Amino acid sequence: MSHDGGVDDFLSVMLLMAMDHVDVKGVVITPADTYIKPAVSATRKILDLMGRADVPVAESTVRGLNPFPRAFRRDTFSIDNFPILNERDEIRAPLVKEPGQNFMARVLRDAPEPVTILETGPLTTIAAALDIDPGVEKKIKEIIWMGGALNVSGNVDRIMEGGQDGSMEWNVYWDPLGADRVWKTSIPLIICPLDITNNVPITQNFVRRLARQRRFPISDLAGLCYALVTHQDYFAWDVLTTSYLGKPEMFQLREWETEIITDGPSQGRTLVKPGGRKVRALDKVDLDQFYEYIFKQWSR
Ligand SMILES: [Ca+2]
Repeated sequence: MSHDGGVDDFLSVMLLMAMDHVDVKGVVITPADTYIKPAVSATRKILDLMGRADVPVAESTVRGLNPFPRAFRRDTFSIDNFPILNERDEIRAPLVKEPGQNFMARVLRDAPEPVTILETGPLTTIAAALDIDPGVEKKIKEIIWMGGALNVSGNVDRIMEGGQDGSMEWNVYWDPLGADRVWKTSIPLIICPLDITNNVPITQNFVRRLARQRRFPISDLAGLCYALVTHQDYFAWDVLTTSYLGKPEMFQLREWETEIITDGPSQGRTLVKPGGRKVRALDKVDLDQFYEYIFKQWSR
């Protein structure tokens, strides 16, 4: 797994680690929608809480082009300080010494068979791993990625990010060149764009139901995380993407031909264009099944 330290990313770690059938090789964190030190620390503490202190965590040192707003990023400090994550003095999940992009390249190189990458942040760390060792391209079975906006508006604010046309999604906008680097490979790509996540809101009902099962530590932690963000419109972006690994049968997929715009006022747009790079997008999800799945997985 590779994530970028936002609230939704920590929730995704919690969902992924609740999947018994997934053999997680490691977690790499890209310094994008976050502050990296508390993001690494919080990730390791969540692994400890979930009894997965065997999973190594690595800090990617890549850099993006268009920084995420501070207001999005600072929740990381709060999560790292949640009492439920700080009952112990020591953190047990190991911190990898080498940069995350090198770690990713090494894990892929050493893997006996191709590996699936779940990416809930920008594609920059994967792009860097491919530059470090282009041979690892054939060791990536597929990339499942939260990113892009195909036939809906983006989520980059036109006013806050002056000069942009609002067509792009943040994970692409942070580093359009990194996304384009991955687009130029032949790695199978399954994307979870805003087109589908716009239909999967985190509602007051959802948060209240989570509160009613807070006797489970993971539900309690998830409820705390959502409490930081539900004053705004919040959707299951990364969590929806992650749920595909657990229950793909909830989804319908659709193939699109696309290209990444890397420059100008649409930089970061995932443009639908005949003849472009083929990707498969999560297109529809059974909402009842999705919410039930989340409640069940976090009942621990
Ligand atoms: Ca993210």
